[in-house]
Amino acid sequence: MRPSIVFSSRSAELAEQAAGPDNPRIAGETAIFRGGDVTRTPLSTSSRTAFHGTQFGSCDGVIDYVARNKRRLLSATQRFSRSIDSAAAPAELADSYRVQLSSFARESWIDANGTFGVWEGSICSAGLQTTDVAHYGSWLYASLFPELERSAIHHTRDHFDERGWAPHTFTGSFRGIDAYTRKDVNLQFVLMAFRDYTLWNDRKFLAGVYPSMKKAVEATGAEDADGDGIPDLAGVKVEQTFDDWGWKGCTIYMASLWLAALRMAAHAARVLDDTAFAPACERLFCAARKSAISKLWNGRYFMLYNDRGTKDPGCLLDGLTGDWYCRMCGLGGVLPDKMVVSHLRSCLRLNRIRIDPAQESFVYTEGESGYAYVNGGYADGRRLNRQQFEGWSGIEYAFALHLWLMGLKPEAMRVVKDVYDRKVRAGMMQNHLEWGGDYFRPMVIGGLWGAFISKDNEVRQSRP
Ligand SMILES: [Ca+2]
Repeated sequence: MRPSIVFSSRSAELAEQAAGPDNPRIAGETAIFRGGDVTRTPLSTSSRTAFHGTQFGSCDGVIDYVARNKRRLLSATQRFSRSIDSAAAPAELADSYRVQLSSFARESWIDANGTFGVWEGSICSAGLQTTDVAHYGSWLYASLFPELERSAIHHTRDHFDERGWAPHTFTGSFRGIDAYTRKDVNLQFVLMAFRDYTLWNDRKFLAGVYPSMKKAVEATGAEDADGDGIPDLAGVKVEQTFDDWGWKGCTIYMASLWLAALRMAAHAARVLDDTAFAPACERLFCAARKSAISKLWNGRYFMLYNDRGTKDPGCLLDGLTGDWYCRMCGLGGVLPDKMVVSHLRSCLRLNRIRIDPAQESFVYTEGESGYAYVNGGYADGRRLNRQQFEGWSGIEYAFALHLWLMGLKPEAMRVVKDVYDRKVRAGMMQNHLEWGGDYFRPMVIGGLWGAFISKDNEVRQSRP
């Protein structure tokens, strides 16, 4: 197994400098472990370290292993770090990516059976591998550590309920589940599973997750209350990832997820010779796309929702989340390129705001100032809901990724710099808050990093 924790080359240098004849173990350890973890506590007593307890008797055993393998571990860590340096990325992007790798190390859990998950947010009531947040954060490690993502996505698959619904989060352990009521999680499962198939080019993996992908699509399709081909929301909170902000009827977030899930399900069905399901998904895709455009497009961007004619004109920063997912998987966008670019440009105009320090908010830290790209932009500046005028760095990075994919590269890098500057001013660059610290969602920057270093810099075109 590759070293699962990587810090910057500076950490490794400090470790080397700290090593000496009286303290030979320090070299290498600093690059792998936080100091507070180094005790003689038997590893098997902690769920967080139970996996290591199957390999070592105590932390001393781990330290001895690191000391014996110091040169190899350090060399691999430095090689990985140099690969970030050699990408010639803007400093803000490279640093922001490194920061999320560190958060990933701090929030990663693996049990004695090797079940892997990321804690949603520290010092918080959130749980492990929250599906709607993993939708974003899993982009950091799905290609770096496929064995970890494989464990996580299989664990979610293995805990669907009898209706064909994916769990929301694993509460405090890998056994507890809080709810099966979120409307977006099924679709996010489909997108992640298909993304993994694409990254790994693994037909056997696809065959193993396909029955759950199909159930997820069928169960969510039954939520279409008005027959327009798009699953509806009821206008209550805790239905989707913006869970304090109720949306009603036909919503752009669900529509874009749904279009992506249908396209991916159709593609998977063709790969696996499910000859009836593929054309059914393709027909539904065409109907849903037509409805999304006729109900939500206002000539400049896709509105937040349209509930039987009652419209919310909000411009949602990651409203087109299914579009960038499909483009990242090589399937093209789910909506016309011109509309997608126009939506993103509208976000640049309506959602980029200077933070108001007087505005109480979860996600801004004391001392944070500068520009945020808030979740919901309104031309008249109205404020309807707390989550509307918060800038979640995970959503901001997803927006940057979408800008990058559509060829708006300077704009994408400006988003990264705006977030970076804001966090640095507050001294909180190393710990992004949302619902808890070291939050899972900003790890989506791994997708932006992947797109940045990709040789395929062409805009991933929409299909007709
Ligand atoms: Ca509908």
